[in-house]
Amino acid sequence: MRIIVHYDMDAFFAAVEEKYNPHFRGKPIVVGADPRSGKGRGVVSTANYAARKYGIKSAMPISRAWQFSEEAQRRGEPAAIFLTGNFRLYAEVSERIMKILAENADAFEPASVDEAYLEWKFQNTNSKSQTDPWKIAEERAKTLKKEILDQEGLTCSAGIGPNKLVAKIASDFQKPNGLTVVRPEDVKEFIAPMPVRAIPGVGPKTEEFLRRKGVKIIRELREVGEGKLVRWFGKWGIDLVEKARGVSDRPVSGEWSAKSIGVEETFESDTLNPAFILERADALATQVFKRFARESFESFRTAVVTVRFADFKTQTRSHTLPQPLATLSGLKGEILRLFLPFLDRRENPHSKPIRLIGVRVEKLSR
Ligand code: TTP
Ligand code: MG
Repeated sequence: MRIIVHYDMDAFFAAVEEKYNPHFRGKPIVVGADPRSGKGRGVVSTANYAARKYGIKSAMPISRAWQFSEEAQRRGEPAAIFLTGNFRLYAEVSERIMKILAENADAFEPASVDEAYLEWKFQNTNSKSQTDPWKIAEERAKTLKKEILDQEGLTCSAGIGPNKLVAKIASDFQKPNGLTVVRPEDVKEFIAPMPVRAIPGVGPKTEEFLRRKGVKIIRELREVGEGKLVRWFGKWGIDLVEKARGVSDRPVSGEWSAKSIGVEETFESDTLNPAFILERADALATQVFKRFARESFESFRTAVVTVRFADFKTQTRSHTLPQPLATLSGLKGEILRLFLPFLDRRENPHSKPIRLIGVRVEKLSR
């Protein structure tokens, strides 16, 4: 059997800011557009929980967030700290967290900068026995939450369920720093009182459409019946019926597409010597493959090459295979095929010498 866990970091961008700027700690923080004293355009990316108490939340106009902060000050509370965001830092922290999670999963799929699905495989056992897999999953999920807290100083919320749909809804159920386990027998009851919006794929338009039909929560959606839903939504109606029952068989893809492994090399002097360039390309492919194997990846699906010409114009070419590749010779073949056009008129009509080349693999699986 498989158990799915969904992890979602708490107030991610704002939490990272608090972590890396100790003097911000405990204060209301808003990451988003520049508020320009209330005249700013653009929106809030996220707010920490202290700022959410003022009514500030994601996607709200930044000018509105500024007003909320002004109101708080009039009540004698601290002003919110407005930050425009250090996205490189968020990406680095995200990458490290994803690594912790991926190393502890049988299959792993990042879903955004701060959320990911893990799949844990278990032997089929009697759930009454000591080795109840749902208990084991709960303990493991706690341990991983602690590891993220110890290593990165950040809290997250996790949801455990029989599929991605339920795990995702569960991770949102207790926030921040929550852990919610929904066993298969509890799924229907757990999701029944949730707003239809809790179903991934149900956006504001569908929500509004359903509201007009008198359907606000998942129980009511279930009662509508398949016939009507198909009339309203076409094929997607069938999907909705399944989702309203908490049924979903979307796999955890096992492809860590956010992660790539690559190396680059700048030549001592610009060159268009094919034998030399292909020899270096071969060597870079070997280096990439070594790192790929060391990080215990098993296959990749995309090969990428980069070429920077003497005039600094830089081009990349990539090829995504229908089937994953797992061998160094396979990678070398792909890299050769991608580089060759740069050595003749196809990609290099003016015979410009080359200054740098790079090799990268993406869509990695463990
Ligand atoms: P979320 O996980 O939706 O939000 P969050 O982590 O800030 O808060 P929560 O505790 O409720 O999970 O999004 C993750 C990050 O993505 C968030 O920190 C900032 C960014 N983001 C935006 O830039 N714009 C948005 O509208 C949303 C929702 C998120
Ligand atoms: Mg989050």
